[in-house]
Amino acid sequence: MMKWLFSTNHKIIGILYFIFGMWAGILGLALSMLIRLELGNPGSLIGNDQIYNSIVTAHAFVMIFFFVMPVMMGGFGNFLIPLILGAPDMAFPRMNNMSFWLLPPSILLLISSMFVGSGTGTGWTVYPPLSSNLSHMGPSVDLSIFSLHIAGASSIMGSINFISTILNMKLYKLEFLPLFAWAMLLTAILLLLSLPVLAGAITMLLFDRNMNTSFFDPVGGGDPILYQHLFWFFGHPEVYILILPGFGLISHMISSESMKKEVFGVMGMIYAMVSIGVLGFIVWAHHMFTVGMDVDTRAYFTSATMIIAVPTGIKIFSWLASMNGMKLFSNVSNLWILGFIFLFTLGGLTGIMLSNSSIDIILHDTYYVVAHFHYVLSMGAVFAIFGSFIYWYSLIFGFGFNKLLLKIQFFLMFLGVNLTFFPQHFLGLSGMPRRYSDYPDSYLCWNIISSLGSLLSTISTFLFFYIIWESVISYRVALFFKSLNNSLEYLVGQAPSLHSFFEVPKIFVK
Ligand code: HAS
Ligand code: CU
Repeated sequence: MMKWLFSTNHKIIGILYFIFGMWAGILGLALSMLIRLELGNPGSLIGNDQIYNSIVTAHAFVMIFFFVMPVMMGGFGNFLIPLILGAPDMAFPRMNNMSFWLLPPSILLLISSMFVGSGTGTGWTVYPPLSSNLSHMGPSVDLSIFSLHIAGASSIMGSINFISTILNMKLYKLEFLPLFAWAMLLTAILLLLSLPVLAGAITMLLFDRNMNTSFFDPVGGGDPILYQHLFWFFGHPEVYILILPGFGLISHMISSESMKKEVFGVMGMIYAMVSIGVLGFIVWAHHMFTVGMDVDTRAYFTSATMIIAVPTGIKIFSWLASMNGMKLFSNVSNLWILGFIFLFTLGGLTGIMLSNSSIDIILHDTYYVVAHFHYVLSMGAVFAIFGSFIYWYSLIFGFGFNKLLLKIQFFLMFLGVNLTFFPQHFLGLSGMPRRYSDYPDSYLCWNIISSLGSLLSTISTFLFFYIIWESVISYRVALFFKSLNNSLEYLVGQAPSLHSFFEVPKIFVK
């Protein structure tokens, strides 16, 4: 018991993050099913639009801050980064424990915001004036703000830990670091630079709501657009925070599944990730094309945003080149890799469409945007998580999966998410707005298909939990190839115990 509460061991903390992320994922999934139930038919199911909006808001917060980030950075990062670096643990093990244990109180605050008062029906962007006192009286928005403060503190401590660990405890030179470690380093830097801006924005909002300031209230000389700038200065880097670790995980799987020593064009991949990280900070206003910006500003943000397609394209084509000669269907992780590359690219291309300010004026706040970000997130970030969880499962837990069931589960999920989100492009193009609980009959057909698709992906998720359970009860103990070059502990040939090495082993790089 104390081992789990007070642990400073990166593996235990990593597993805690996995367990936490899994439960949060189930909560986010449940919320999404409520959304799809409401939208499966015209008319009202929930019967209260404020509640519907709170569900949409909580779905986004839970998925972003309590599922994707904890699993990718907290889970895979903690478990694998010290192993990959050849370090005995993270640089600040006790701060690592604190990073994790801030998350449960944070999610509790978020959940209570749904039950106290009338709920946070603002969307994850929490824009004033909708989120200010007049439209959202009561404690709900304040509780959501506190939840974000705590999750933010947790992430900032995590980032400091990753940056210190990677820069100070590596056994290799920086340019020899595997791409996964690079992805983690860059994500941590992005977090460290962007989260304080969000913290500032929501604290100013808190003051506007409770202390009579008027940062965002024109009546007192403030400006609500200021909030949007602050939010998206955080918000756009945040979407790359959600996908960069996924890039790292995918690169790692490809390099080992293609039985090559490294991904094609490693230096190019590193430069691509660095440029995505840097460019991510200068494109934020593509989320605000409709606020009445002047035409030059819109031209700038359109062009800057489009440039991100170049480094991202470099990554996509380098992955494809690395996969040359690989046995594509020999392995379930490969299916997730292929799914990731195909569907992430699709989502990226709709992003390029949206970056055209003139097109975005029509498509902003429609389901086209929802389709775009679910292709890059539900099929980008989530596919990277599923594929890597399957890939690393034996190393982390020492068991092996039933491969046939895994393949069935992949195809169910692939079908499910595409049925859910592909029709949303059509809904968006024909003008269906996001964050509304009802729609005219003309949108019925695609909404039914979308809701059925979401049911299918829910079923496949449950099948995945069954597969995990089955692997444990059938006690299918896993052994490894000695030839895998991904982690020092892989050389041991069996699932590593805690602190496998009493002192850092010597490794020689040419
Ligand atoms: Fe995005 C909105 C533009 C990537 C997530 N995005 C969102 C939201 C989320 C999100 C969550 O410019 C909604 C936020 C909210 O609640 O309001 N996004 C882009 C662009 C890229 C992009 C240009 N997004 C992501 C990633 C995400 C993510 C990654 C998370 C994982 N996004 C937008 C815009 C909006 C937006 C607008 C605002 C819309 C609105 O109105 O609200 C790029 O990083 C994508 C690059 C990737 C590719 C694919 C691979 C590249 C290849 C190279 C060749 C391609 C070329 C392009 C040369 C481009 C293969 C040619 C163009 C053709 C059309 C063929
Ligand atoms: Cu953006």
